[in-house]
Amino acid sequence: MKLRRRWTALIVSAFTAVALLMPLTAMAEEAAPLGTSFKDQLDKKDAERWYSSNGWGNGGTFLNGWRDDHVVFEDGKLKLLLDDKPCADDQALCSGQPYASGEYATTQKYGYGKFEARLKAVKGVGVVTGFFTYGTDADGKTHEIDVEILGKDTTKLETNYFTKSVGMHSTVIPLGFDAADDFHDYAFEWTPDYIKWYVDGKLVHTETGERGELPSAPGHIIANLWPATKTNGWAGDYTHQGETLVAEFDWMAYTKAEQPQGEVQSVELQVEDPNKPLIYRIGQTEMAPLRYLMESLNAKVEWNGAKQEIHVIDEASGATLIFKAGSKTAAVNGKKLTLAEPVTLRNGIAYVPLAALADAVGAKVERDAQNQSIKISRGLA
Ligand SMILES: [Ca+2]
Repeated sequence: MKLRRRWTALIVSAFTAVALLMPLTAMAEEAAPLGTSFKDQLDKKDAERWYSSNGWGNGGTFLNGWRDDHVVFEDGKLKLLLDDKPCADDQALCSGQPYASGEYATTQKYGYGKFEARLKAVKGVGVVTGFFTYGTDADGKTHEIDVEILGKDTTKLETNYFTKSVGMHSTVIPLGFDAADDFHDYAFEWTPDYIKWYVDGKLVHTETGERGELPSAPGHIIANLWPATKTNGWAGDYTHQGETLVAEFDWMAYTKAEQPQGEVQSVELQVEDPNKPLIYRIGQTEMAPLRYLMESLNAKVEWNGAKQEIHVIDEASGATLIFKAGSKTAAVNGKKLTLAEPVTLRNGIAYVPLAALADAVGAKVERDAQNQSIKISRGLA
């Protein structure tokens, strides 16, 4: 059903697409490559991978402005500070908020995989220690997976997720220890089929999508500490007691989801077979059905109606491709690519030059002797 709706949108809007070409810079931003596996001991700031939020505040339930001087590295730890400096003297220095605190976030987004942090949380009513992913999809909707420890009761962990800006999937889990007393390992494993949360390597919670669709958009990895207000009792209301509060992170890691080993993905397409998705030629250029081919290779295809773009997210190769109906200009991992022929609609199906598609996702193209059938495959061994 969802697939069909997307196709309808594609067909209807493709006719106006040529007139609505977006600047390539917008494409490049969307097509930034996903982050790869890492383990960061957090001994010092790694400005290649991370940035410290600075000079703005979330507002709403957040009583703080983010300041990069509240993100410090000491004793092999990332320390996020929360206090009223320099806000007490001049609130404008804390984005108009009474408090300042620290947030450390990745510059890149990360897809399916395991996210881990070893941390010591902060105790205190109204304080939240967070380790989570945050991203937006092609429609600007939020996708998020959370580990939150509320300072009002640091013997519990709260898990949550947001998909297309819809949350309300929280679960409170007793830890059996006080998360503010010592360091512990917190992790979540995100796949298309489930999210599993772990504490010190032990599975503590699973979500399978039964409570609502699981997140699908890649997200930035974020660690933060913040003072809350007006959360209807969720976190309690923060009042500053005078001393600086410190959340400590010993290390953080991300392990990209493994692709099935040794599995060969392939699809065979007939040339001009009226009964099947087919390849056809414009001059010498073989045009392939974009969605059928990409989904056969397990890549994800999304239609962005607002931008009139077709996005392909290929976890196997890490490639992100952006096409525009009627346009010869595409983007592969943020780099401009000029196609031999424009993205073309035929019988309501978007076609893209086969060579460019296969190249972008690392697939092999083989033709049979009569040139009537083309096999597109890739081995992941
Ligand atoms: Ca460390």
